[in-house]
Amino acid sequence: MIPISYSAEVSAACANGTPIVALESTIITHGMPYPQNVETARLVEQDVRDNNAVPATIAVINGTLHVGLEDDQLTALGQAENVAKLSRADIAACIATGGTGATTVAATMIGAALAGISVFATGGIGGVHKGAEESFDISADLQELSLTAVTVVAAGAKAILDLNKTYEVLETLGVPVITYGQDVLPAFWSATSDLATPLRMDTAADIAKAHVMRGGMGLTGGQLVCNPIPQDMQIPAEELAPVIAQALSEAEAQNISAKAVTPFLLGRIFELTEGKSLVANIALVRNNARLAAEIAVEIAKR
Ligand code: PSU
Repeated sequence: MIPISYSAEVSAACANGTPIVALESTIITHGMPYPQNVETARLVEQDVRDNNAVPATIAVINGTLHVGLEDDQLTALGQAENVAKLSRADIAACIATGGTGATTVAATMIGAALAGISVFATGGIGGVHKGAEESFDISADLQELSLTAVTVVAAGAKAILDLNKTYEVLETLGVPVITYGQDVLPAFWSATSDLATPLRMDTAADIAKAHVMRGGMGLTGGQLVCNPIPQDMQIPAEELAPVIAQALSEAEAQNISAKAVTPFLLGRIFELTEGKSLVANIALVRNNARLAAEIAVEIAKR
């Protein structure tokens, strides 16, 4: 038996058939500093509600898989130190041993699927790290998208990654990459990149139809929806390039590896941009939550 606990709001939504959007918790514990992390998590949950769906932030607390957090649990998680960062490899061990951990994109997809939730909003997925030809550092998020039938709304893969290789791997894995409303892929803090999108859709209804069709055809895995950050909130790629390069060279000099790489880079980019990257990150997550809610509403109609 899997110890799962639903928040009061999520339980009610399951009973009434209200669309639900999953949200992750690693962005809270490892992606943003306190108190902006908790403030953002609350704003994102409200964005989902304002768009006619119910938010389900997923995390493991004392050996229970929580689908939907009560406000005190969210606040405690946002201030907790040394919380594990869980992915497919370690989520079961964490639950089995009574541990506490935040769920990455991969682990949140697993939790969402267990709870019957089809749509999930995050900031940016993990992917192929620069220098992966040496380090082999490729996020488990990519494989999860090929295994678990959840549509993930993100502002693309994080721009700290090798975006070309990330999208090549997704293509190899058979993951549909759909950009919302434009022909080029977004690049997390930047609305555009120089990469053409494999697929483009302009409505939440089309994205929902594609999700349902994949299920009907028995195709395993989910979809990645790349939703560009609003133009007025973006940081242009040229402005960020030197900052990302500096953060990457510092990570290398300090031998940062494995799960620590992404949190280190996000933290340094926050410092180097004097907080601008965090303002953009908050804007893009909220934008993704709104689109995810629209997609969840459309899936519920079908
Ligand atoms: N989106 C954000 N900030 C984050 C993340 C997503 O805006 O910190 C997290 C997600 O949990 C994602 C993880 O799964 O970063 C990727 O980590 P890694 O590169 O170690 O797989």
